[in-house]
Amino acid sequence: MAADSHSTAAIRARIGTVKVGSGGGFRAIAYTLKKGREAGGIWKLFRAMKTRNACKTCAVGMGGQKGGMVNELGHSFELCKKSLQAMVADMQPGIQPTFWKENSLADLQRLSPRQLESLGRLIHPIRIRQGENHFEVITWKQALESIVDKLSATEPDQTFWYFSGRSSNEAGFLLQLLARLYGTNNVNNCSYYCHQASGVGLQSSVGSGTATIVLEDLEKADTVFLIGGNPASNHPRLMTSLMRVRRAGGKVVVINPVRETGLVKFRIPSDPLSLLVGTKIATHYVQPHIGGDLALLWGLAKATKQLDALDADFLQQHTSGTDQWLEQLDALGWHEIETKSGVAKSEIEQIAELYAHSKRCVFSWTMGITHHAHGVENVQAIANLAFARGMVGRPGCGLMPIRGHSNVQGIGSVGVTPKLKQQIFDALRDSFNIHLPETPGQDTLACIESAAAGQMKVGVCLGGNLYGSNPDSVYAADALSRLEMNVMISTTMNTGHVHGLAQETIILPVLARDEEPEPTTQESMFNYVRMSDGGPARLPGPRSEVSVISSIGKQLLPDVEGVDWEELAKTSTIRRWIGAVVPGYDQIATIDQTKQEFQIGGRTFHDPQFATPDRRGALHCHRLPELKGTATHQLRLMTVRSEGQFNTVVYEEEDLYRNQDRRDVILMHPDDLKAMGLRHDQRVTVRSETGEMPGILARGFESIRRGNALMYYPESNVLVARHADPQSKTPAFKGVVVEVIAN
Ligand SMILES: Nc1nc2c(c(=O)[nH]1)N[C@H]1C(S)=C(S)[C@@H](COP(=O)(O)OP(=O)(O)OC[C@H]3O[C@@H](n4cnc5c(=O)[nH]c(N)nc54)[C@H](O)[C@@H]3O)O[C@H]1N2
Ligand SMILES: Nc1nc2c(c(=O)[nH]1)N[C@H]1C(S)=C(S)[C@@H](COP(=O)(O)OP(=O)(O)OC[C@H]3O[C@@H](n4cnc5c(=O)[nH]c(N)nc54)[C@H](O)[C@@H]3O)O[C@H]1N2
Ligand code: SF4
Ligand SMILES: [Mo]
Repeated sequence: MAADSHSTAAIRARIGTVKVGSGGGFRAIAYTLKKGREAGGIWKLFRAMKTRNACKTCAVGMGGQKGGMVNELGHSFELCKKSLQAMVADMQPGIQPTFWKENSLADLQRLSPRQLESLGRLIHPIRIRQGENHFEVITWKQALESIVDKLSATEPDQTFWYFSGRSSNEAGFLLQLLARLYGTNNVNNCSYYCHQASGVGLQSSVGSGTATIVLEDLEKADTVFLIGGNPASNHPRLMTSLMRVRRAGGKVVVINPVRETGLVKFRIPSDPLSLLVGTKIATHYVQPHIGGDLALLWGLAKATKQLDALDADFLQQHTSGTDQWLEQLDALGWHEIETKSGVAKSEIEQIAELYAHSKRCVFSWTMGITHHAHGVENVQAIANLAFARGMVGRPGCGLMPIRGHSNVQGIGSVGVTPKLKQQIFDALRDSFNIHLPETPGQDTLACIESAAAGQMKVGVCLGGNLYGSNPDSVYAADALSRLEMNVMISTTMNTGHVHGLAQETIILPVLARDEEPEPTTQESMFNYVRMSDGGPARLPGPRSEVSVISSIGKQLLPDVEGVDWEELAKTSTIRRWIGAVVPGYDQIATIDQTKQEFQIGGRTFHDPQFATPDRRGALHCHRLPELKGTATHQLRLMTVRSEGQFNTVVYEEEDLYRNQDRRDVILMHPDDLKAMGLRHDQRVTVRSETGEMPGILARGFESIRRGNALMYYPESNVLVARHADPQSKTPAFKGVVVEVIAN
């Protein structure tokens, strides 16, 4: 795309309005037509979208056996730009061998994430060694032999195994099994940079680490809290459910330092009325400071108590830690709550009043809650607030982390975590005679830090972009480049394939979910397991993830007791194992015959009998953290996504909903701009304790709370420190303190 097509004028000409006043709408439909052309015709794209495969993109989940664009309640034709982007990327032609000869590594390093993805599908294994200028195409045999030789010569604990949440349950289960049989528990997934705080927080509160509700509960709620997320961009189909809540007279309370356009008003493409006039989503919009949620949540609980609206019977019968929690509520002063949250007592009381009248309330949250050094405490405080009025453990009520990648929850369920659940560990031993190591495994950030210290030799990455998603990008590149070998199993190219390269890098091309020769399964954020039929391979060359993993297994560990790699190359065999060892997953064993998609047992709480040892919901006490970055020359920075990107892959420079035409910007309140003596669009250097970015445009942005700033991920990851939440190990991607210096 020519550079000037990114100008504000060009964008306005394209979208035809001066400022986008709502999310979704006709633009989403126009986008579908555009993507249709890129995919070789709208019908070709439509047919691909309608196959019986789970959506590849986000964890709301749709498709599967009901067919694409249909959800578990049977609502169909839910148009979603995100799902189209992923599909079109997979429908590209393959990258030909001559390409790698004609383009040097330096050429590839100059490409943007979007340009890298647009190179096409990976169809050959490729290799590059440090000091070489070009990737070379190698055969599968050469690639697998090199990997197996290297692993055989390496201490297992000097290897790590990173999984993105795009792969199937079957691939996830098999690769973690392989890593452990080989001898290490350094097995982790992108959740450590995402929702791990939700898993740990929920586990500590209700004894189960995922949503306590099903989709239907959300639509039955009379009040929905939406905290620290922007589903209008990132989980578009959830907006349909929020529309239904509103139409039934329900309330939506948004808690977000930024007034996000799509959360104020959204045009649901599948609903004619909404499409035409738009649906108002937020009934209440609270703008705390970045990192102020913990204080705000405690404030809401305190105000609820002061309104005499606690559910005393529920607290007495169904929660533990109640007395200490009540004491802390009383002891906490309003001054502390107001200064640490940035929200006035009167506003907190107003929201508490609304909550006090709710009969069915759902609390949902996303990265604005988890990407903090107190992410787990944030999640516990949400659970506390829900327990306060008995809003967990009944239909239409509960806790809902809005998860990211389409199968990130599934790979966690089937064992892609450093510590395998005891039940899975025991069942593998008892049912399959499998003996696994009990040495401690490292989380994602710990693996990077070990690599930086020279203690890691080999990385194996199933999907994802570990380089691009890391905090402190300079450090991450250095750490990864110290590896002797990094193996990346991918569908398309991304920045992680050309930056921070190990002594030897091998990239293996794999099939996408809808091209798999055998069915695979995925788990949504509502604990709903879908089966994807797979389909014909679009291009010769890529192999299925499961076949690649079982080939490595067969060569690396030919004689492991209880394991027949040929048998485990069949996804039906793997599902039989998963069904036998993973709690709540028994129905998966026969899903390819029954075609019966299912809700995982033991996770949805429609009765206040929780999965904790005493069956009670646990209330937690916290010390409220000081608000960071309060000096006059400082701002609190969040690093976030735009609507036109999917994680480290940026599809569009512009962010329509935030009315931005480019990404090299820092958005701050106009009053902050003025107080710092800056003009709109003045070039500045943004500096944090970790790094700095020169040449950034400082922009006035009315929608953000004063004292706070916004920049786009992944470009801004040079600024993000490696401070992580001690409990979940999730880095504080939203809690960065920065200074802005005029250039
Ligand atoms: N289009 C698109 N969709 C996606 C993705 C994508 O990259 N692009 N990624 C997928 C993945 S893996 C994930 S995890 C999800 C992420 O989905 P989100 O969590 O919605 O994404 P983020 O852009 O990280 O932004 C979080 C929101 O949190 C707010 N926020 C920031 N800091 C705070 C805070 O301290 N408190 C509160 N209350 N709010 C805060 C921001 O203003 C922003 O609206 O989306 C998934 N879907
Ligand atoms: N500063 C900052 N940093 C962040 C965040 C933030 O908000 N701010 N968000 C964090 C979050 S929430 C997350 S989840 C991480 C994202 O972390 P990752 O999951 O590691 O990154 P992605 O960009 O989603 O990875 C995309 C790549 O996956 C590969 N891929 C796609 N489909 C498939 C498939 O079917 N199979 C295989 N094998 N590969 C496939 C493609 O090569 C594609 O380029 O980033 C984190 N980093
Ligand atoms: S909301 Fe998520 S699961 Fe649903 S179609 Fe869009 S990307 Fe796919
Ligand atoms: Mo994520």
